[in-house]
Amino acid sequence: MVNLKINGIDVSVEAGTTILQAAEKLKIKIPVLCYHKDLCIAGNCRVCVVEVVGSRKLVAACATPVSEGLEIHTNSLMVRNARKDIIELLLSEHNADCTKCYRNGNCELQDLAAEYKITNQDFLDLAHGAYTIDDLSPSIIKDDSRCIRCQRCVRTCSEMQSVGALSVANKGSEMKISTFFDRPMREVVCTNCGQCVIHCPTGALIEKTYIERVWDAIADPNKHVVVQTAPAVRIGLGEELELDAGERVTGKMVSALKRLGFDSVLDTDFTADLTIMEEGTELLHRLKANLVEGDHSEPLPMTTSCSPGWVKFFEHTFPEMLDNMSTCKSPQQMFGSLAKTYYAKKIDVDPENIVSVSVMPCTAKKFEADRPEMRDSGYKDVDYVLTTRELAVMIMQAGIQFADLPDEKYDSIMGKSSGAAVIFGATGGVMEAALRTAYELVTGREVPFENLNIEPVRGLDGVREATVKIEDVLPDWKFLEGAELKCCVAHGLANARNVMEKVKNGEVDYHFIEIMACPGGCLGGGGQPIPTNDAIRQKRMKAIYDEDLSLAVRKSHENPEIVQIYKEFLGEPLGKQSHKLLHTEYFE
Ligand code: HC0
Repeated sequence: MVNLKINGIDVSVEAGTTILQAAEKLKIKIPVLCYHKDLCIAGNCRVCVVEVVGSRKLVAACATPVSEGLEIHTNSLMVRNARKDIIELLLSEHNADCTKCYRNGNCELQDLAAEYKITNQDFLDLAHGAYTIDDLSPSIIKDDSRCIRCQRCVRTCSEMQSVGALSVANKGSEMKISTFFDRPMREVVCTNCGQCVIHCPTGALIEKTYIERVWDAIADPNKHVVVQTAPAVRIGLGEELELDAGERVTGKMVSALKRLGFDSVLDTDFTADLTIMEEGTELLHRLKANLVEGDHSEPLPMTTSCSPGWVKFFEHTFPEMLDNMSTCKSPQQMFGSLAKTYYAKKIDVDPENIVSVSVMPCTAKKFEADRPEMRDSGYKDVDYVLTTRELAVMIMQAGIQFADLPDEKYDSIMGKSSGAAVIFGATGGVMEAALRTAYELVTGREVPFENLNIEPVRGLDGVREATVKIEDVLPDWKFLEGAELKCCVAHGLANARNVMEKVKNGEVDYHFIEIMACPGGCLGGGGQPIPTNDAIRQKRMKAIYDEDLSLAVRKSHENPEIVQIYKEFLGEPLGKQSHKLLHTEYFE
């Protein structure tokens, strides 16, 4: 252990601990900007400077490891003056037109300026107004005038996601965050995952917002506006509306959506259940083709396809393996195509007059909805995608006191779902949901209640594996008797890349792989409340599993509306109608 003093208080910490971490142990707050717990240390903003007593030296607390006998002041006159100068310098290069910034009210630089009462401008104003604003992507806006060059986005994109769409260009005062040849984000390898947005301390990277268009649709008396809500929104939305992280707000969210004026308030979880039916059947079909018939045209392992950041990453990075990806559309897009066919017919509304809105914890869903192939209903299947944050804005704009709302229920049909669907929002959830259903389909026996929680696929470890021994199968599935189904779960695109490299090199022999682009799965998506970090991801994850436990139906195939839609409209999983509306293809 290393012993030191911070502000005169003794503390012992492990060797290698930084001054920032040691101060945290004492509950002493040191401000940070370039530092983020998810990322490696950069130490470039210097906001976290502290004084080394006796040396009159300032060091960056985030980047300096402790040493025996060290004495630190985090709040001396020298520290306060230096910190104030640093914040003023950052502001001198920053477009500080805060009232016009989307992050107004949730900006780390604004908070620091307020805390340090930066009211004068002592440094030359270098914010020259000639910055680029790239708003061509359907998901993300990059506004260089608000960038403080902390490089959190660059580290996020390269380390956490191994995408590398953002990099540092130029030097000195010309230094900026750029892309390959400074091309717009939509023309480079950006996956639209929005993790850069979640990690940006200011308004330099934000989601493209569709709030006004949704308000317009709601106000149009000729339109029937249908809204679907993703699994992870119900455990994140409360954070944007002054509730604690990990509060389950499903009923309040439904209530708010009804008060906002949506005509039908429905659930993406319904099509998450449908995904299990389609994807589970596809997996069984692939197993039979590959293991029994020697047909490898639809190879194993099959990967999930519901996370659009992952799909785009896969298309760019492993184009030779596209046949490994399930052909299932994501639940969002399945919902969209059904909203303008099955649902339109059910409620007797011309699909032309249906506006389909989704609320997602994800920025890539905006990109996904815009993909040209997502029009199988004959219309744009999903018209507008809002993030969890955008929905919170609408709720605040409408003056709704969210915490006081009563719980209300989703409308029917396409509003019922199972616990298996809600766990889609956590990494490992699709795998767990699929295994719950596959077991029953193949054996004809109910999963014992105590085995419904499939622990090996849960948690925040980057890559997790599980092997399921298949025994006592029904006659139709004889080819699976005694087989071991090898499953893998990965989240975050750096982990995804590692897993797929191993598959490509023949180092692993999985049958089924679940991949979600964002750390933690959708609960940590790029459209979720800011901040998002591991402590918050854990709370949201617990809330997801609690929600599953609270539901009477916990397996997708037992959702009565799923039984109904196959009976009335789809026929059978992988049938003709399913192929037309629920499946897709991928492009290099
Ligand atoms: Fe997800 Fe989804 S679980 S990708 O993470 O599969 O965004 O929450 O909506 O579509 O259902 C996100 C979350 C979804 C989809 C579902 C899947």
